[in-house]
Amino acid sequence: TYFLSLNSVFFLLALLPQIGFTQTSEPLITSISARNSISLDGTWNYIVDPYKTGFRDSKRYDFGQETPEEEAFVEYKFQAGNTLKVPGDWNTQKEEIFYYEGLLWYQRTFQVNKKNNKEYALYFGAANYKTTVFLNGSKIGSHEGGFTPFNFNVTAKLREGKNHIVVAVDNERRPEYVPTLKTDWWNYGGITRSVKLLELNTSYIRTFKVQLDIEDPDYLKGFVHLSDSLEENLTLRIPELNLSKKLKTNESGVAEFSIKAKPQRWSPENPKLYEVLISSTHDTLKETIGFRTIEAKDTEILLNGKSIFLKGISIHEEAPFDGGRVYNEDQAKQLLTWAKELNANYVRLAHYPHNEAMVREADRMGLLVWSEIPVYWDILWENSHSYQVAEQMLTEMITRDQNRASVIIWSVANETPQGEARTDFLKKLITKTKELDDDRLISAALHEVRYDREENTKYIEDELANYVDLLSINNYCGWYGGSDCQNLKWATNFNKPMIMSEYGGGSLQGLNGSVDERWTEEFQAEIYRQHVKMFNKIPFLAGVSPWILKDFRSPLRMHATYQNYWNRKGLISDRGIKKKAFYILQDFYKTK
Ligand code: GCB
Repeated sequence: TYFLSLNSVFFLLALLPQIGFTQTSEPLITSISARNSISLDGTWNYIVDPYKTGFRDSKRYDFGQETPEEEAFVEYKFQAGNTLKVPGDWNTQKEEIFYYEGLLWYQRTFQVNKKNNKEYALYFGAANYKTTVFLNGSKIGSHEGGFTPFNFNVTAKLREGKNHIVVAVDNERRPEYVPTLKTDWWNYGGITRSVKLLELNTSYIRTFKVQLDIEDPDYLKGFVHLSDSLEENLTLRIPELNLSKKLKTNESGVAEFSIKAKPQRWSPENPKLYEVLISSTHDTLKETIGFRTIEAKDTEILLNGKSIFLKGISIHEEAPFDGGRVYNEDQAKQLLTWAKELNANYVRLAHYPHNEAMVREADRMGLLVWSEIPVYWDILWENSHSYQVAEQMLTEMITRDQNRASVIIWSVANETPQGEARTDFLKKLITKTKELDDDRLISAALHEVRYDREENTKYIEDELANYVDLLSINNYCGWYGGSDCQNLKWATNFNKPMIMSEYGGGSLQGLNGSVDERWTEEFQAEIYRQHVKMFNKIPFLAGVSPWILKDFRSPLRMHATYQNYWNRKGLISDRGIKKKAFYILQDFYKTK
């Protein structure tokens, strides 16, 4: 029978929030470091909750409530001494939860001197994957997605003096999530980036963007968004350019502008940044911003109107010397310093938005950046939840980094199998990207190509190439198949610049042998040598970003001798030691 009993209807209703899209965070606040805030980084108490009991609606298991009275009958307790550091993944902090995937609760208290004329928001740099926040016993909201920031206005629930915060983070993998069940990287869980309580003025400046107008680079173009729908007078100033311009927001609290200006252009050789100030009646924000243009024209990439070859390297957000998620600025700097040592001018930040320190440092160091969302391999293309969450990640990524001169490419996907549902999904994301930011190049790393054995030629024919600015191809000649890589040829009918967005092979640092012995440094170095020869014969090649800067942890790499849960394609070992291939690439970039 198809008749549903009342009980089963209630049961289904109870499941709805689980299935539905539970996103409740608010429009993103940016320029966080320029705002008054209280840091909530540091030591938090935690409880591992493998059965997800703490969400049960029972006083005995209501982890989000304020600490119950001593004599109350409860079956949990946040114990001082049982602690994790925030920011940081939980896996590399406690041996017993190294492999854990599931729900974990964080708790701490903090003091606030609450002011009447201020607003307060809790800001999370990122937490992987699903986060639910409780303040002083009330549920504040939740957020999905492991690598982008989010915030909640908590003015009404915040107290003068002592406050009690509980954060539930769940990194269980589910088919409809983004990424989905399988990734070639470690599913580090926890509050992986900084947490702050922002102290904001009433009707504060929520976000703004100032970049060179790509259509007419004699102008700066941008917008300011207030937190409220208010008409207000604003001033934009760039002191070094003697520029001061009055703006006015419309009834939606938005001001758009175009201002004639001639800043020095930002480039890898001259990463010039300007101080930009925006003030309203109640608020002033200060940012450092670089100005440059980026375009694709025929088969070339033009930076500030001049052709550039992207000498790149792919990077995972893993700490330089011992793995774990990057959680501080020094680690970000070390990774980018290695890229500089390679003579690179470009980095592909794979496969998700990295922490903000990374792109800000790239701005300062003069490294161009590819930034991507984790639409990785085969996700559920026809699932509306998956689409919504991907679009939300894209929005959060672009909003956070819209002022970064270093970021020149937004990538919407990596190695997705061809098919109608997939192409429709990605086309929608591309349209959304253009709506949010039409000043940068759009890409997706493709991998399916047609191979003609007789001609030893690979043809780029993926339909998605119609909708992106770059032909980005991941290809592992010499590792997953293929030999004589130096004579492999490439062809396509698309008149667009090609980027070899991944290539490479694995080696165990310190293992030496002949160029024919897999896993030796020599074998890996030979793959890099052959690729240099191949590249010289691709006239439409505009850049490369081999895989990858450093060995990184992956659950897919279980060979006890060579891998031990590390993907060994790094040019640098998991302990920070350079392999032979590092120097091959360094030489290529020096002369290119
Ligand atoms: C790829 C993926 C990357 C993997 C890499 C590999 O094509 O894009 O995430 O880690 O190959 O090592 O196989």
